[in-house]
Amino acid sequence: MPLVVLAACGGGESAPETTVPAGVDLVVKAVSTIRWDASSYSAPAGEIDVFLANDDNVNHVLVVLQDDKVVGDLELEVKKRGDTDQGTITLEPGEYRIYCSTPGHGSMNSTLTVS
Ligand SMILES: [Cu+2]
Repeated sequence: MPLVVLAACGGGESAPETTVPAGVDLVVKAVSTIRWDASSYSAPAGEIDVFLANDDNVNHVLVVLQDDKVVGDLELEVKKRGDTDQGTITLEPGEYRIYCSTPGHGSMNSTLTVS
């Protein structure tokens, strides 16, 4: 049943635990400060169930890029700490980016390898 994802350590406040629904293919967390929790992610080709959690204090909007263009219509938004969002995107095998479209968040740009 639901997995519990460990929150990042450090900092003065206790981070909330995020419960990830079963059957999710790709879990991404926004963490302090203006970054994703990993520099690279991977997912199985086909319909990918994506789960986004916010362990940061500001708004984030996850989109998937290929060759600097948004692919699919997936747009996951988490406005504040503790928010989660979930959606699906269908991707062929290849190299993509997990990107945040919030202005000023260009550093939130991680690799997504679909195979
Ligand atoms: Cu962001």
